[in-house]
Amino acid sequence: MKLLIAIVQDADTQKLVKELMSKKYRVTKLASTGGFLKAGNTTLLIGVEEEKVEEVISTIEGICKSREAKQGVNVGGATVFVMDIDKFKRV
Ligand code: 2BA
Repeated sequence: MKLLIAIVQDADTQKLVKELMSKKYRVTKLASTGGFLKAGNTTLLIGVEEEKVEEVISTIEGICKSREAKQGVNVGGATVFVMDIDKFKRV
């Protein structure tokens, strides 16, 4: 089991969550704030079997766009961390 933590721009969130849900992934959406720009973004928690990690990353890549923020810095597509999960249980 892996946990993907994906920090995405708010503008891409709805489309990405819809696409992940349609592919039967489970997603938790957290409202977050970037430390540098101090602007809202969205952090998605996506728990998947190891063999699905690349498909999820491709889905994120396909939807999340790079954009120039007001301050002139480029933000995104997305920042993705992939973590090993020792145990996953729904009780
Ligand atoms: P922010 O921290 O608000 O950063 C927004 C964008 O500002 C970044 O886009 C990057 O282009 C730029 N930036 C960030 N820190 C910088 C610095 N010290 N000097 C110059 N430019 C800087 P992204 O790299 O696409 O990151 C988008 C958001 O993803 C970040 O929002 C933050 O919320 C998260 N993030 C990115 N890398 C992270 C990391 N290593 N750990 C935790 N969160 C991360």
